Amino acid sequence: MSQIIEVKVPDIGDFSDVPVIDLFVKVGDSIKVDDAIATLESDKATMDVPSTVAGVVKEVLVQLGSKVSEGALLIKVETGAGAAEAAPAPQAAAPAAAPAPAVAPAPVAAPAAAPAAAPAALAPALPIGSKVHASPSVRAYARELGIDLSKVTATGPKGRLVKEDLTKYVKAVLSGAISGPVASAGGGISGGGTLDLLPWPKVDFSKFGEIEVKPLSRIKKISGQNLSRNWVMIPAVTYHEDADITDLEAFRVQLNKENEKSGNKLTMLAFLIKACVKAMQRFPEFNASLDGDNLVLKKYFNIGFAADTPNGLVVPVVKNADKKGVFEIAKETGELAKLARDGKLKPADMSGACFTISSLGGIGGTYFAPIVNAPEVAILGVNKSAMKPVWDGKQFVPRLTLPLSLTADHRVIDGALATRFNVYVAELLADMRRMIV
Ligand code: CAO
Repeated sequence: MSQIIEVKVPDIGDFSDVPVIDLFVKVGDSIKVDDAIATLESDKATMDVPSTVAGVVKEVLVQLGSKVSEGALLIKVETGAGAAEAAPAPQAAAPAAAPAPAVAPAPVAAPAAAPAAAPAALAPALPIGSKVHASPSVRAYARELGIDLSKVTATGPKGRLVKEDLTKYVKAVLSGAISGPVASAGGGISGGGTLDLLPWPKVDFSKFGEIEVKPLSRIKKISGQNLSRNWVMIPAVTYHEDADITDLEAFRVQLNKENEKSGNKLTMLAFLIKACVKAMQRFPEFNASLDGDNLVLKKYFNIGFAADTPNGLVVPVVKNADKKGVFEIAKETGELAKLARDGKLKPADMSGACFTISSLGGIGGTYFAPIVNAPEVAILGVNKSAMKPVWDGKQFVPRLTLPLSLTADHRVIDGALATRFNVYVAELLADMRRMIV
């Protein structure tokens, strides 16, 4: 004997009036136990509501956008004689009450170099905006693997995605046949490709303790966007080197003593700028920018330096540093750093850099990995110098050692070249007489 059974919204935790963002059934559909009926989306998570019975859908009582709470009637299902499968107490497929995990599941790594064209059988089947039909267990499996279901070709009945489709997709990504969720088609050296990442985890921190919400400064918002782009688009490698600046520091102190009355103080940053310019002259790939498949080599030497300000990081630029002496550079960096701290830098003060130096030497640290400031191809990070024992062939001698961290864009600069540059900068700092040879 047939029977009409109502399927309702199960226990979804503390949530009420949760919108229906996807509806998978219509009147006349045959459904099985566990087939997804609808997807609900709270501000914390999305969850599929599975059917608790098998049969034919007789009535659909919600529509896209309907807001539902626990116990709301979703569908009425006619079950065949004795076909009403007693189901256990209904459970939403994804726990609604739990906050999104702090650490998202690792996405399937994209192969280093994905072939341009994907085999037809594995090409994404769904146009943007199409609905994906998959059971809650398949959706849960996809979430675990970090797979975007819209990228997977469905082979199940009525265009449903089945577990094997996910397996096939993962194998294709791993073998390089298609690109995975991290890097989608259309990316490239400067092609402005889109990323296909999981959404940022949303956590109600106030659940765990007192909080204060503070908007990011304008500078932080802008620099954050630039840093994110540079971090994901540039295959960067950081190379470390130690420079012996014992003699240079003694020279700097002596010059500052001699020029005490002038009020113009020589800084280590000024010497670093001069050394980098000299190294860029020897290795012109460091004074370059990528433009599609071309490398633009610059004949001018403008050096940016990261300046820490109360509102965030800015990068003023010393123009034509090759034509200036260390005193002039020290004066200019001092003035630019002051303008930066006072929030008075003009756009022209921050444009046109060929290479950047990020000096944390006044603060400390040993080494770090700075992010290349696109469209430049390299950046030199500097930390605090320290006395270190250095073996001179016979004994350990105390030498003032400056830690250098050079990050370079590997598309332009190979490791050997980067190391040559770093070694040369260290040689120049160790013996400034090399600046004139
Ligand atoms: N090792 C040891 N001491 C160092 C040093 C180094 N590498 N570099 C600077 N110092 C010393 C200076 O000699 C100075 O000491 P005195 O006052 O005794 O002369 C003191 O540290 C302070 O120097 P400073 O850092 O204020 O000045 P600077 O000219 O070296 O640097 C500037 C100027 C603008 C680069 C710096 O103020 C600054 O903002 N640095 C932070 C940059 C930054 O945030 N980088 C990270 C970007 S990525 O997140």
